[in-house]
Amino acid sequence: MRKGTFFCIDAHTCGNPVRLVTSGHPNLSGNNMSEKRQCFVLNHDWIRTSLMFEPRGHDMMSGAFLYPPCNDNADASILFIETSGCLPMCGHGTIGAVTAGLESGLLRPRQAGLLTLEAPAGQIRIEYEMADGKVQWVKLYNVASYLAHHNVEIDVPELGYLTVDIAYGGNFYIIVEPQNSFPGVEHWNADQILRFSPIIRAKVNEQVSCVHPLDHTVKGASHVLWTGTPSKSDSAAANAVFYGDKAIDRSPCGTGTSARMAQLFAKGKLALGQEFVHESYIGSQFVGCIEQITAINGIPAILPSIKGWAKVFGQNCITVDDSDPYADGFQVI
Ligand code: PYC
Repeated sequence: MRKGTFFCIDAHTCGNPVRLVTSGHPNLSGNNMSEKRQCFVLNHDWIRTSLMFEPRGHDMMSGAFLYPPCNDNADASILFIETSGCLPMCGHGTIGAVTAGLESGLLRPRQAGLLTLEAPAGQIRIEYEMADGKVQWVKLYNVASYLAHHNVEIDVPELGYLTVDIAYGGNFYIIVEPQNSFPGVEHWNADQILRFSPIIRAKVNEQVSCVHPLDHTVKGASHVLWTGTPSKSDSAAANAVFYGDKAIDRSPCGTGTSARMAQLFAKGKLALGQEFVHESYIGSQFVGCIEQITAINGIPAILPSIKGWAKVFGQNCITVDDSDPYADGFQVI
């Protein structure tokens, strides 16, 4: 049965939506957020589709539930819901959910300015600044990120051969840099990104396997990150991230920026401690940094941080009822 009332705080992180659902949480079984994510996907995914898809959401919609922590050393747990599924990690979602959670009083850190959140992909340490009841910025210390495959060649109808890298930053990203068949994201319109991304994603997943070495439930290249020259003089690079079936991230994408920094580090193009200002398709910026160098099962990796801001713009009480033929939501693809 699909039935529920969900209070939500609606916000955006650097332009991309974040819907923090503050009531109607399903009970999730599992010892950690990865197991709880599996439980949600198996038993409660209609909540995601009904709150993210049309008519209650839209192609870009992204949200989160906050849960009590699974470990004593954390303040809360976070479950991401999005049009593309239940992500292991979401950077813009974390910044938006933390901002909405702190401003509404739902998140009560043990120490002002610091939080530890448990995400399905791992523990995330957060720093933030608050003034006059408003969160000014949020900085998250993301999970270990690494280059998974490099120089993968795919043949794309109408484009020709493309050489791409695949990196992990909480999700697996197919990174497309300017080359003969792709002039750079600043030269492409949204229609081109939406048209070619699903083709490239399918081709890459046919050719290579992406499975997280420590959590085999995190698998598959899900996002396509198109790179290019930024429009602002203080940005190091521009990107547009494609996700789900029809979405282009309006924010610079936190997990995408982490994956991009891991790729650049592996190729000797970004150094430990170096700031990396990443620009989104609409020109908004995150500040990334490689905080530490590490390894995952012997694979060289980085520990990245991402700093950005979010704005809360409203509250929403959404009811879902079986009597609505579109209770599960729908997509127009
Ligand atoms: O910020 O990590 C992110 C993200 C993932 C998908 C959309 N945004």
